[in-house]
Amino acid sequence: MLSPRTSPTRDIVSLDGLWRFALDTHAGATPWASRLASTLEAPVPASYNDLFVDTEIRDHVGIAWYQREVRVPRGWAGERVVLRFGSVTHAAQVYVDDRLVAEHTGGYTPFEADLTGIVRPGTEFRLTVGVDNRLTNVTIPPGTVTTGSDGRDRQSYLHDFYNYAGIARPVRLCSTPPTFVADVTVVTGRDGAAGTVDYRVETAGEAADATTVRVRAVDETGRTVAEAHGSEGAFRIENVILWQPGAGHLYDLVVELTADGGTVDSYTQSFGVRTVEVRGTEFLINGEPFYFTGFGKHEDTPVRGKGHDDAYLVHDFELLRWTGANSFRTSHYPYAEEVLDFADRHGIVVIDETAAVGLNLGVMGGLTGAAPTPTFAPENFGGPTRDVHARHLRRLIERDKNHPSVVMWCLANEPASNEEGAREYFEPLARLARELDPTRPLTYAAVMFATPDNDLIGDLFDVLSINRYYGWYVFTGDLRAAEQYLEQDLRGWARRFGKPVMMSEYGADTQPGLHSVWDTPWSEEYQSDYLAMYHRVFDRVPEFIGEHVWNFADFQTSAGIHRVDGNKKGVFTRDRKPKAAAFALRRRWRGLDGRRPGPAANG
Ligand code: GCB
Repeated sequence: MLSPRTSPTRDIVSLDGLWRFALDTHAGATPWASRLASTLEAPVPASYNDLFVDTEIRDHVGIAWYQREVRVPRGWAGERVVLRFGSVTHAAQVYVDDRLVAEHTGGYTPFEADLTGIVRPGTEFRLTVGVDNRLTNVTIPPGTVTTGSDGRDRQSYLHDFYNYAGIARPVRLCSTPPTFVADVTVVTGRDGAAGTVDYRVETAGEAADATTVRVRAVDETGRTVAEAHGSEGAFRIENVILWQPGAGHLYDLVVELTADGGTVDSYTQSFGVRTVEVRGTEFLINGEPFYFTGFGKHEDTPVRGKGHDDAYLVHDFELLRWTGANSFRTSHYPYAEEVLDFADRHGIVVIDETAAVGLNLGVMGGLTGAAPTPTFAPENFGGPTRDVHARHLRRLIERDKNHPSVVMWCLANEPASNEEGAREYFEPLARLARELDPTRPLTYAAVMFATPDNDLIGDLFDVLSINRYYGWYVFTGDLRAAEQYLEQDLRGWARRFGKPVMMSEYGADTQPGLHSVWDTPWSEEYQSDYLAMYHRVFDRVPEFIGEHVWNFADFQTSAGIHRVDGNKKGVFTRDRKPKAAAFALRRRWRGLDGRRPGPAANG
């Protein structure tokens, strides 16, 4: 799906701002039919949970309603009018006045409603959006709603972040011509000093068959460096400037649809020329071995929850640069398109993850001592869950395929890859991902219970991403034992699969300001020592290609005795103050201690 962009033929009106807001319990039977009877207003984009001092809202399970009036610009007569949501978490129903115009499930990907012929330029309509936060066995991520003896619904879920809900990303009213560019795909390669570009343009609308497609590649100075004709084709950019980690050089592909000598539609898709490849136990970007340094992140900030925020976007990337991080994983869901655009422009490498987190009933058993429930059994996560997972994967790849920053797809976080049924579940998904995008490697983040001996799916993927908490959940406070087990474990994965191995999570909860001369969990010193221990091991494993600390910043979770106002494994606090570990990472990742991270064999 194309990102919304203005062009000589396209306009955008932002619908961000304050909308009327009410929980369904206070909104009447048909909230879309008239003005919401509520004095509450909620900002868009933002999660609604933390805005009001009201536990009924914070803990709400079900639908919440958002509403506002929208005026269609006068000048849009004869244009196609499209309403576009960056995301609504987790499901949306959208009404224009009394009419249902869209329904969408999946809280982290965009969707559109074509309002052409439904709304009239120059007039106003009432836009009402129902936002449903309920998770089930056939949503991604999954969850369960139970009704207590007090009649109250409660939601539980298997992921370790708060189930924020709302209209979390920008909402826009967009115009396009009735015949329009519907999709653009760009795949790049290299031939000596030249860049090679394959492109494909899909068109739609009344007169699409009568149009011709022309594309131009334009460099950062506005100079046309290559041209081609036809809806599918290839061209070269001589003396190309590559997109590289740390130097996000971009070109624009200006796509024009013409008919009878006139421009019907134009759309500009930015792209970067770079290659990605796994060869042996190396991860190559532009043919050069790449060593990942960085974090698993979250979209999570005080008050706004999972709402997109440009100020935090800029500041987080500043902190990535400051620590010397060259990459991050979009744990545990697709991030806002604005984040990936920024990563493209600033040369930050991204591992792009689906929202498939929590496909693991063994973890709960492990933590509570309950008898394990088989994860991939039909009554839990069977064929219907996999179909939904496949749809999410498709949406992710369709949305993010043109981002040069995205170098790998991560199909799931901590699935029960050691359990019966895992292979049957994941084999078709890996196949689908390769069909949709043959150019990017695939990975999944392996849970602690999946070992080199019992994992059933590692061979389906290109990179082994390992989540481990030796020294935290096991061998708590015993870094010596942790070091031994960690090394054995990583070497085991490398030996069994002969593929590159990276650490996709390692971290320790840390209370800023707590200090200790002992190996005391929760102290700032322990977090630093824990990370240093992992780094010693990483540097001894030749197949090792990268380190993503868990987590960039503290983040909110559901309440529980394992959490103190959220997960505190951040290297930065939730308001982005550095803990001591941030300085230690900075020394390692910026090479300030005289050497670059990574195994000696990687140079
Ligand atoms: C994990 C999960 C992550 C949690 C983390 C933790 O393995 O992938 O979502 O937040 O552990 O801190 O427990």
